[in-house]
Amino acid sequence: MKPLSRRNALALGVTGTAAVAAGAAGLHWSRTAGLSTGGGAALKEPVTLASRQGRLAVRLEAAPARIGIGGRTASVAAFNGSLPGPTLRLDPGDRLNITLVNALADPTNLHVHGLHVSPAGNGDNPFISVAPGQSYEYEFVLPPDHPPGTFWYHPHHHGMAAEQVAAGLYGAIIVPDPAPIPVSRERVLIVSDISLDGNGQIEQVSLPERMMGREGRTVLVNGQVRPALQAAPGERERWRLINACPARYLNLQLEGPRYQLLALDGRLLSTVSDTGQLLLAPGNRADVLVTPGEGRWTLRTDRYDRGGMAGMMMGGGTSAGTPSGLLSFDARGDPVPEPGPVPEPGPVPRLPVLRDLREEPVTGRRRLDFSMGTGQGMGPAAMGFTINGKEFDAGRVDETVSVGSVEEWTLSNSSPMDHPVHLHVWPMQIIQEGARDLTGPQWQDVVNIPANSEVKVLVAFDSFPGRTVFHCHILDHEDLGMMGVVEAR
Ligand SMILES: [Cu+2]
Repeated sequence: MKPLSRRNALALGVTGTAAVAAGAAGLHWSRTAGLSTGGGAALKEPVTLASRQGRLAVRLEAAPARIGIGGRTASVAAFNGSLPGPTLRLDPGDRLNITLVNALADPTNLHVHGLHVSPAGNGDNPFISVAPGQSYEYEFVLPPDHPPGTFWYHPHHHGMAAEQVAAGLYGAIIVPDPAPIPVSRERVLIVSDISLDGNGQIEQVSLPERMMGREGRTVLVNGQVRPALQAAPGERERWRLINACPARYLNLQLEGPRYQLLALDGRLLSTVSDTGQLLLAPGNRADVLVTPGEGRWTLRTDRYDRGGMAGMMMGGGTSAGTPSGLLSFDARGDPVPEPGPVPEPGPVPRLPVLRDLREEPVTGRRRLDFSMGTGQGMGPAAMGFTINGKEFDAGRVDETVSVGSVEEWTLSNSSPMDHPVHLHVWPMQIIQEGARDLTGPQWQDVVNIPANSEVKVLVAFDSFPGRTVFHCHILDHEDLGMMGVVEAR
């Protein structure tokens, strides 16, 4: 199928856009005989487990599960039989205890992505391995000044991460704003992708697909195919979007309602601005205020060219994703649940001033080069995914930093594919990146490094001594070795 350019898609207008989305889904359905057309069911949200009096204790069982997807039963993996897993709601200063039960056939573990918590001991420690049939007691303590935001949890076992996340193991973590922005409703929207065969089994992934980063053919929102959202015209909603796809970039086309970007990766932005397009790399989150007029729209993800391996291996290849409809949004008539006038959303309150590390002394500079190389011309199997020429080794410390220091890291990408770089525990302030306007402080915990380019970030290694990792969040790349160890002392 010839890729449809953005220009062509736009030329087709609103009706055409809907047809494009339907067409992409049609392609999938025809390849998986027996599937109903799916879509259209009301959006479901996972159950929310909220802390009380500073504590939340949760048992999460990672297990094979049979889940209805697109009108048929799929064999996946899920936390507590729910895809996504339960949403965890925590306040700054809270203590979160998770009993992780491994009912999978492979070892697993748990990462609380984006939380600023200790990586030591039974905290957010990516070196933990929980064997099949075993369980593990995690404890995460949020500092009293933990920023509010949208975070998520997922397995992070080296060698298993892509497969286990692709199978359905992920869930949201929310730290609410101290002064919530008035909205009619808040929705958690976790986007994932999956490829199912005719029997509802997850398809095997080939080595070349892993090297590209696997992209499932069917894009899901909260485990559903194109769920339907309803609102009254003029209502303001807050969407907490999470890209839980192992490799797919979400190139969201925000057309129709008014979309205002409020936060990225769990950090409120210094100013709220209207936006028509949003790129979320794997692992990224965005909080968006959505205010529809009257109408019906499909939220779409469009193609995004994240490069490929052309010239590096036989067959080359690129992965630009497929245009896909994520959900339908209906704001027609008078679907207000309660009678009475629709509340006026009003202006967004003033947001807190963000820390700007450009005003603080930098005590160290380092350069991390993310690369893909064929070793000794041995063919695809010898392709190495490295950082500074080294594949991941859990027993080696690659970077040692001082607790309390501020460092400037140059993240360079000498490969022909984008790599979204994630540093655990400490968020990154982007200070230099292509054409982006960086006048205000921009904080993210997954920073995309486009092919053959570099991005500079500042990191404040606050609070927590211990060992943790930085890696490519195309989870197949991480599993193939593109991960390093940082120790804060
Ligand atoms: Cu990568």
